Amino acid sequence: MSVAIGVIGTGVMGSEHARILREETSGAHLAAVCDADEGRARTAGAGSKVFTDPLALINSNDVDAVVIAAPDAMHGGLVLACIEQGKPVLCEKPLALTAAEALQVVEAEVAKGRRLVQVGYMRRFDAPYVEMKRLREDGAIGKPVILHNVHRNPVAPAWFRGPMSLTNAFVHEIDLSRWLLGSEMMSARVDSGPVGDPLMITMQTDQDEIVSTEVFMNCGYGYHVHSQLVGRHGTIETALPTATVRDVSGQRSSAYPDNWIPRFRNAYAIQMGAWVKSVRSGEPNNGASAWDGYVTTSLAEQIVAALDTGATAHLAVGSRPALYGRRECPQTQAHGMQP
Ligand code: ISE
Repeated sequence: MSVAIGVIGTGVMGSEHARILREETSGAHLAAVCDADEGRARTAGAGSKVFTDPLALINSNDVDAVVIAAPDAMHGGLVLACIEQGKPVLCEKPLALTAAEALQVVEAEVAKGRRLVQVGYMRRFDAPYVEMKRLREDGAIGKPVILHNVHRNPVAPAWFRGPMSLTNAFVHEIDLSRWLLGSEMMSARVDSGPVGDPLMITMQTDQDEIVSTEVFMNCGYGYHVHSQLVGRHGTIETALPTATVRDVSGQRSSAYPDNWIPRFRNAYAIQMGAWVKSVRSGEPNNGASAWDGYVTTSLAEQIVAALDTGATAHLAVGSRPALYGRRECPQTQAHGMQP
């Protein structure tokens, strides 16, 4: 039986999720959409049921599982409502606006006793990053020592800088670094350009790796996400953001997209396919759990405090509940965290 999915929020990201469900996902169909702007919802829904109240969509008998792409401030409350209804949910990042609210989500899921939440950290499904992780695990470059990340947007509104760059954009690198390295982040410091853009964040991990990340929301030339992993015997890095390069008039070039959707289009579709498979089987996939979502938001919050003081933040997140399994890294216990 096909899973009936409801999408909450039909802005740029929600419309793309709705399109993926309509055109590229097997085993599921777009059953309903919800947006405060009914016309926008109708367009994204392309004939599916339209709601303007998100709780009505979550409670509807026509909906088996929910995708949340509403504004960040609504994420935590809507995920809690899905858990209460026992409905699986794929929530766009961040899981919640504050660490306290994200922890409430973890606690609600633990109380329910089953994994219902996945957080949309889609880079875990992006072919270059999947290959980097596989090569790292195969020992292709030896022990990792440094991960360099670059995260640039061409232009962003004036309010999208400083703290917001950390809680909305840099959260990707927090999740990516934990997932790619299998490490936990132990400390962080932030250097800031004028008015909070660009930012340079340096983290140290519990496996003695250094993670450097540039977040630049107004780089001017295009959307550019890049990582290079440096090991004791070599490096692996993501290649150019397009599948082709052009040689014209004595110049070699490749194009940068305006935003993240063209760059991560395949990753979003693969993520949706994996999530639907999990909804059908009840088995989690490699996506980010509620615990990963909580850790990411909590670390971002602690790093925002470090941005204000300029000091090094010593990061702590508490113990991982048994519902989320053991972590792969053997050093966990050495740092007092539950595996
Ligand atoms: C944006 O908010 C996102 O969600 C994207 O995933 C991220 O890459 C981008 O930098 C953010 O501005």
